[in-house]
Amino acid sequence: MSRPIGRRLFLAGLAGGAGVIAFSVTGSIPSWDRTRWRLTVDGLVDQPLSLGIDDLLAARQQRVKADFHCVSGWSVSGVSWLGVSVPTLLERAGVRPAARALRFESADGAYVDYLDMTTALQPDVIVALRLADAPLSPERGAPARLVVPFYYGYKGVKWLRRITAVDSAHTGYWEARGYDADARIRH
Ligand SMILES: Nc1nc2c(c(=O)[nH]1)N[C@H]1C(S)=C(S)[C@@H](COP(=O)(O)O)O[C@H]1N2
Ligand SMILES: [Mo]
Repeated sequence: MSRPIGRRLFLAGLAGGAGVIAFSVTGSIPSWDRTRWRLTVDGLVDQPLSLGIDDLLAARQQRVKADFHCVSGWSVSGVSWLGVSVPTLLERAGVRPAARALRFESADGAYVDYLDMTTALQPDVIVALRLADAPLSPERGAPARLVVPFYYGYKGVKWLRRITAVDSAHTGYWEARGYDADARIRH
């Protein structure tokens, strides 16, 4: 049974209670500059992309609403995210058939995770730019984070800066530390 934490605190970009931020591996929150920030999509693609925040905001925005669960035992119900679907980005980049997985890299320089291609192509896998209709706060991963609504929170790379199409999925940050590579939420 997971422990609900303050939804208002989560939405307000606060830690949400003692312990929550302690599960983040990032020592400090990466800052970003609106004019210089880029999301890179590269690897096994025909057309590598370098997208600014305005490019992402100009793309079709998809809403994903889901309960948020961390495997360590806290959750937030009914979280509403808005952003660009990963399948849309892959289509724009012309992902090659040889790409069997995606690697997601955080600007924190520490956190990396992977999705196999079948999972990444689900339409509700998004690069979220907004939470509850407001831009992501620094604590929640500004300006962009991965959201995989049917997976535990550790798959949602915050401060996302690079998506690379690769030949196979490798071990992600928490998976290297014992979490299941199949991150499907179990109740
Ligand atoms: N870059 C980065 N992304 C991360 C983490 C992290 O430490 N660094 N923690 C993960 C884990 S374990 C969870 S549960 C969620 C927590 O999201 P929140 O900090 O917005 O509550 O972010 C995930 N994404
Ligand atoms: Mo987590």
